[in-house]
Amino acid sequence: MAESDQSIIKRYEDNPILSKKDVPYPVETVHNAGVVKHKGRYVMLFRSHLRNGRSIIGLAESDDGFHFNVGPEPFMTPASREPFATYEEFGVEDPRICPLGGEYIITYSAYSRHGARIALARTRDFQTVERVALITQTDYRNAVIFPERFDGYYARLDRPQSEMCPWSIWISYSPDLVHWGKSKVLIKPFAYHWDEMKIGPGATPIKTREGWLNIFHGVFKTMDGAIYRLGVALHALDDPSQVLGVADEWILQPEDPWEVIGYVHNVVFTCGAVAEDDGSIKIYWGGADTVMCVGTARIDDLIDVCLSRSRPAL
Ligand code: BMA
Repeated sequence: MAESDQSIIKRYEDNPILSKKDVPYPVETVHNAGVVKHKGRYVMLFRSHLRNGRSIIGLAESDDGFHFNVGPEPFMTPASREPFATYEEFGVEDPRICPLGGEYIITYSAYSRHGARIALARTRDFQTVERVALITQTDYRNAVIFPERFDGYYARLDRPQSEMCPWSIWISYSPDLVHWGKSKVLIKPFAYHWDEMKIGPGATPIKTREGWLNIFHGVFKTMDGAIYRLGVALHALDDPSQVLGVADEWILQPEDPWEVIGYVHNVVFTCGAVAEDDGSIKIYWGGADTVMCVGTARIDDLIDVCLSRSRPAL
C-alpha cells in the first residue's frame, strides 16, 4: 500500500531488508532487532523464532545500514549457566543495544515458566558476550538504557505489566546497571487513541539538541486483533524523567504486505534506531513478527511532532 507524502518515516524501497531465507541456520522469523554503529559498521541483533516457538538472538552486519549479512551462528541462545538458565528457559527476545563507556550494553527479555524478566549483558566487540544480571523481577519487558549517566546514575525506560492500569512507560535509575530503583511512571496509554491498550519503549533513546527521542510502540485493540504502531516522545536532556512532549499521532503503522500479514498480523515493532551525522535517522522495525524493515526520517521532524502536536503524557 502506498504511503502518503506526509509520512515522517520514509520506508526503504527494498524492504524487507532481512528475512529467514538470509539466515544460515534454521529459523522461522527475523524481527525486533536492536541496531548500533560499531567501528563504522552497522551491527544488528535480531530475534528469531525457532520451530518450537521459542526465540533466540542472531547477529547481522552491514556497511550501509540497508544490506545486512547474517553471522554463521546465533549470537545468544538460552543460557546454560545459572541464574540465567532458569529464567531463559523459554527463550531470549527483543534485544536493545546501548553504547556506554566504550562497550555495548544489551538488554533483552528472558522468558520462562516464571514470566518475562529483563536481562542485561555486555560486549565490546560483538564476538563474545557476557551476561551480567537479571535486572527486573517478573512481568517486565522493553528496557532501553540511556547512553549517558545523569548525576552519576544510569537510567532506563521500561514497561512493567499491571492488571490495574494500562501498561505504561516507566523510568528507573541505577548506580551500577545491576541495582535499579527510584522508579516513576512517565507516559501512559491515552484513552480511545491509537495506543490506548498499551505502550512500551522501543529504540535506545537518541540524543538530539532538543532532548532525548524515545521511539516507542503503542497498541490498539480492534475486533480483528491488536495493531502495533510506533510513536515518539521527547525527554529533557539533563533529566529524562521530564517528558517535553508526546506526539499525538503515530509515526508508523503496518501498511506494507509483510507488516500486515505474517507470524503476528498488523505489527510494526522497533528495538533500534541509528542517528546519522547528516540529521537523518534510520529506524529499524520488525514487520508482522516475521521480517526486518528500515526507514529514514529527519530528526528535526520527529522533534517537531513531539513539541508542536503533542498530547498529555499521563
Ligand atoms: C509483544 C512482544 C513483541 C511482539 C509483539 C507483537 O507483546 O511479544 O515481541 O513483536 O507483541 O506480537
